[in-house]
Amino acid sequence: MSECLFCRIASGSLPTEFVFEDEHVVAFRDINPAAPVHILVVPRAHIETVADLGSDETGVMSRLTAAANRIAREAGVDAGGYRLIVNCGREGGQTVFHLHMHLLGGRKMPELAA
Ligand code: DGP
Repeated sequence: MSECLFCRIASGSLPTEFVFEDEHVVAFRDINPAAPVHILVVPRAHIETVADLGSDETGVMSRLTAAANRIAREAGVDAGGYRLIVNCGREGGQTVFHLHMHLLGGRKMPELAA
C-alpha cells in the first residue's frame, strides 16, 4: 500500500468526498481551509513536486488548471476571482509531497508580500 497521503485519497483507500474527479484528477476540500472555498486539485499519478514535471508533462498542469477553473465556476467564485497556488518544496511551503494545486476563493486575497 502506498504511504503517500494523496495517493491513498486519490485511490479511495482513505475515504474522502471528491468535489471533482476524472481519469487523471481528483479534487477535495482542504482539511485546514484558509478561505471559504479551499479545494485541493490533485493528479492521480504520484508526482512529488511541480519541479519533477518533465518538459513533456506540461499536460498535468493544464489538467489541474482546467479542473480548478471548473470547480471555481461550480462554487460560484469565478466572478469575484480566486487564487491558484502550487507550493514547491519545503521553502515553497509544501508539506504534502504529492503535487497539488490549491484553489482559494470566497474572500479577498491579500497581495503577495514582496
Ligand atoms: P501544501 O502545504 O501546499 O503541501 O498543502 C497541503 C495541504 O493538504 C494543507 O493545506 C493541508 C492539506 N491536508 C493535509 N492532510 C490532509 C488530509 O488528510 N485531508 C485533506 N482533505 N487535506 C489535507
